[in-house]
Amino acid sequence: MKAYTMGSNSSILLQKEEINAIAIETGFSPNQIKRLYNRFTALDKDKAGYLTRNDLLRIPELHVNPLCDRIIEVLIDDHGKDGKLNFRQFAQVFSTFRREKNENNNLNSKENKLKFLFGIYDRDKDNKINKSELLGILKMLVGSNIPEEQMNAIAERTITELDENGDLVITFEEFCDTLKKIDVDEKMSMKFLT
Ligand SMILES: [Ca+2]
Repeated sequence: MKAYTMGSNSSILLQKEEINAIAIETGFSPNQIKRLYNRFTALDKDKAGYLTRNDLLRIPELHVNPLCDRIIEVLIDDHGKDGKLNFRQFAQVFSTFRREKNENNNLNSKENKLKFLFGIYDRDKDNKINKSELLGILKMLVGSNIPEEQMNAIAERTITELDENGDLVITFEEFCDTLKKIDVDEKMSMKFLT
């Protein structure tokens, strides 16, 4: 059994069998998985074998994103377990952002990309974005530069515009309709492996 040790003092080995299994489910090539594993172990400073919120904060692409905290919450809570994200979960969630079609499953389908995006808003997971969830995101995006009242008006107007059935929340379907015209594959593909 051949094992790849990725850092000179890495205590976690990635077995060839595991690489193959991850390659099949994620569509990443074995070489891409090894590179992803390098990034994983570099983030996993204390060699715990999993990433915590603090580890994920070290990803520069995330660090500069105003929704960083929320994205990490989605990564850890929705894709990891007990506040931890192991390598397999890490590879799965990042494969969502691959552009090439996955032959084996729909991990990186457009719908799954949109689900990830929707999950950033819908934190109570009722499959609807309500006004307070939208307001939470707006505040992260614009900080405290805009008065509460104005922010409130923006949230209300956005919901009215996107809501098609008059229930004053944005369903996943309405969310997808809005983003239909956007090339999600282009916008949400991360150059994480370069
Ligand atoms: Ca919700």
